Amino acid sequence: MFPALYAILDASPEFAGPSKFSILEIAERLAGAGVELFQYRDKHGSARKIQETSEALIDRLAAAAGVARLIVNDRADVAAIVGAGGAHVGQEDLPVEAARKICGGAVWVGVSTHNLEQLRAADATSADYIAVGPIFPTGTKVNPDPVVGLEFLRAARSITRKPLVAIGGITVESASDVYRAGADSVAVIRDLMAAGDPAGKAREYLAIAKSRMTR
Ligand code: TZP
Ligand code: MG
Repeated sequence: MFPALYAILDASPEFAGPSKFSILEIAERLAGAGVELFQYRDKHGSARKIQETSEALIDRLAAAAGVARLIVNDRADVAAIVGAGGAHVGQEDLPVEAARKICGGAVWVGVSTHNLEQLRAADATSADYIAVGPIFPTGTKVNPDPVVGLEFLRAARSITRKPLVAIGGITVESASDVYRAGADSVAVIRDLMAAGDPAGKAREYLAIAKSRMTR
């Protein structure tokens, strides 16, 4: 089953909460809490920094849990070179099939979509999952696309059988509505990274995801 919680580790130190954990510490705590899917997102770092941090995250996650998968945002080349579990591309990054050529078949390629045209196009690719958003307003992304809302998620669910990852402004308070609208997974930056207790927050999400399965 596709992991129900997708923890995005943003390199910007502003997202670390009052406790100011490093992203390596946050990754370790989240993996210890049972999070299986991570993304490293660094919008300003050099290729070298993204490479080095991704390698460090892969090592830390392997030591903490052994099962966690790290997806590298934007950079399929770096994902391939560090042996990451996947690459995530947006509408202005390499197209899915180009990322696939770089990464190969065993590595996940995920793609962001913001409207139905993009969603249909993504559905016709070899993408392993499709991200949709922003579902709610978010202050985390610079120049976010327009908010698409839960309506878009429902429409997306009726179009694709690929795993759907919802992103943008999601919190533990809204997560069950997001799952109910058709998301296989919720991708979260601020609500996890800025939490005083990221592991405790992750366990709350995982409990919500689990209760959705038994209803
Ligand atoms: N793409 C769409 S919204 C978003 C990204 C990367 C930011 C999500 O961050 P948060 O803090 O979970 O709203
Ligand atoms: Mg991108």
